[in-house]
Amino acid sequence: MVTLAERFPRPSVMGVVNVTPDSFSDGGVNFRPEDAVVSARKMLEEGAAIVDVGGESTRPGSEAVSLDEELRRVVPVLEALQGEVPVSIDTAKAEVAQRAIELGAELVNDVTALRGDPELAGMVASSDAYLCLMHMQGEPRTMQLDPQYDDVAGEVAAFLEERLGFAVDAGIPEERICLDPGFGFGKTVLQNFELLGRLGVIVQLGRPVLVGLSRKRSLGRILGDPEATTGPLSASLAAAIEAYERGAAIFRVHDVREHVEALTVAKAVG
Ligand code: HH2
Repeated sequence: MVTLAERFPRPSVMGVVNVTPDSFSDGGVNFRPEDAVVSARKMLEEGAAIVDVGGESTRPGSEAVSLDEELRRVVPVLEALQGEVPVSIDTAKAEVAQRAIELGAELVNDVTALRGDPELAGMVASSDAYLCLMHMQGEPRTMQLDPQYDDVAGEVAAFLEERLGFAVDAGIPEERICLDPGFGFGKTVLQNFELLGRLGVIVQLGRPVLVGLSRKRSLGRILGDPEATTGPLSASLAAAIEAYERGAAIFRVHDVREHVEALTVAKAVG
């Protein structure tokens, strides 16, 4: 078995391809399958280790999409990329994950950490797929209304440790799993920055850590716009490097070339 750490050596870049009309970060640019496929190929050329294909937006306030709609969005993209571009599937639905794995997806990126669909754990266990478990407080529709923590890093770490145990008990080998603190998922600006500063607490759990900081609204807000819904590339790069310095391994980003270049420099220094 190739472990996740071997397959995605630190730092590895995961390109984001949202096959959605309403993602916060790339507002429908890849909603047409043809466009999503072109973007994914370009990300591979620019140095992405894998491309994360998703058919459901999880931005703050978003509504869930049906199984049929999610399949309709992602399947043509997965079919076109099969055997050419390494793919991760961003879904909480076992049937979407199953179809994606049949079409060659290597990793299941579940923002609910196996709490959304009771069938997903068994489905992943019966496959060879890697798995990302992400922390979220609440659910996308309401998660930004009033997130509360006594100790954000400690609570996120405890949650991820519990979900890792759940996944392993369900038969998914630990060596195939990475953990993600879930920046922006039920966290205020200050909570996100505290969590980034204390990312070492998550890294200490012993699994590779994936971070999704790219274009997140906290980056726009720390720059002074209290209404920002996205953050700029410059701030995304700074956040990625701060995460790398604290041990993050995989970087889920929209601007692949720039992150590959910045992380190559950070690695050379480190
Ligand atoms: N962030 C988003 C979606 N999926 N998965 C992981 N593991 N970590 C993240 O931080 C993460 C994620 C949200 O970003 P994006 O896909 O750009 O937007 P949307 O959810 O609006 O499609």
